[in-house]
Amino acid sequence: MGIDKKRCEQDEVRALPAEEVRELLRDLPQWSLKDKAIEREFKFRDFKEAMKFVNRVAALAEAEDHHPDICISYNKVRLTISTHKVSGLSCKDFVLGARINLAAESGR
Ligand code: H2B
Repeated sequence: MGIDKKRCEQDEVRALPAEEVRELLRDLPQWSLKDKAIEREFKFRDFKEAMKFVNRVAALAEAEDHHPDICISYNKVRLTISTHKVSGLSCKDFVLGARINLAAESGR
């Protein structure tokens, strides 16, 4: 697992170079690079299921103090994550992405 939460917390938040972004994306194949962010779309049975997921993501985001942009379209949820302070990607984005993956797997 290339995403090491401990290391991420110890490091000062820094913009990751393209090479590191590529490596980390290998651990999160469900996410794709969009501009200077990572993005994943989830599809659910209906709006209610989509909102249940969004609420789990919201709790996770608060716990991590890192918050995805959330776009809800009936049964689809698109999440976009970047680090504002560095105007790009830091390892915080990948830690949150990995946690969201786990939440998506356990909640269906
Ligand atoms: N979420 C995301 N996605 N990117 C950030 O840079 C960010 C955040 N910054 N949540 C956080 C809050 C920052 O404003 C606080 C002070 O830690």
